[in-house]
Amino acid sequence: MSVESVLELIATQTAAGKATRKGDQDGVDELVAQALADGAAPSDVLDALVKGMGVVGDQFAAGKAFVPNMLLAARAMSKGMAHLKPYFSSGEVKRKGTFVVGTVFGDLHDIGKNLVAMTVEGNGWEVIDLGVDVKPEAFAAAVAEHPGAVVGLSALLTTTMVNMEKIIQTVRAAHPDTKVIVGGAPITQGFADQIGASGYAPNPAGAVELLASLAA
Ligand code: B1M
Repeated sequence: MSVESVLELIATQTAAGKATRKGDQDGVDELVAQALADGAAPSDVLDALVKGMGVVGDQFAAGKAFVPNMLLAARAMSKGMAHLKPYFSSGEVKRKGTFVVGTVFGDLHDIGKNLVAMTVEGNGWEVIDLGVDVKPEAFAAAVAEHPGAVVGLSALLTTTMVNMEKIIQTVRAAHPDTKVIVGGAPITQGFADQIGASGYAPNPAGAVELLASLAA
């Protein structure tokens, strides 16, 4: 099989959420190993993984795929990404930037945040996931460790969405130019404007677009 065909299959199997071999059908794990062994450029392999995640991300945004599909695709992508890690750390593949993401303090919902983190990672960003119930100081410390990082805040409760403003203030008090994007079921563009966020995204695909526009 040509390298181009293997890359096509990587995209297809990522979108289908096939992480490892089932029967005689290779999953993303085997295909990425094969592509690299056959001499594919790591950046082309990343593009294929991103393409697959993009397909399922768009389907999700259009209501044609659901959370389990996204989670399976993300798992498949992670399998492929594991093979690329050495190239990222050697600098052979350039990251688009660093994205520090977390669910705001007081809030334990992380399914949507995880989908955003995985999709953004799948689009070539380094993702530092701080988890749930994250205090303002932890976001500020992460930006200190990763200068220039964009911060992403997720909240699912009307009682915790208000904590976003405090986090933005704390982060910008220490790192004034930090861009902060927000999302989560109760969040609106109006709320994002009101608290001084750099942008609002309604879903993972929107977060990727927003990050691209902020990084441009
Ligand atoms: Co909770 N919960 N919950 N809950 N829970 C909601 C949010 C709620 C709407 C249910 C309801 O009453 N109908 C309600 C909130 C009401 C409100 O505030 N107006 C609620 C409540 C009240 C609570 C508790 C207070 C219940 C209680 O204990 N009395 C409690 C709070 C705990 C806490 O956080 N301190 C609680 C607890 C829980 C569980 C732990 C049981 C569980 C969370 C498990 C987990 O996350 N690991 C849970 C769940 C599962 C839900 C519902 C059912 C589902 C949330 C979810 O995962 N959706 C939810 C009701 C519902 O939404 N139908 C509910 C799927 C996910 C893919 O969507 O997270 O919106 P979502 O993410 C989307 C977008 O919002 C966006 O992209 C994602 C994909 O499209 N997005 C971003 C998210 N973050 C983003 C960040 C971005 C950009 C986009 O940029 C940075």
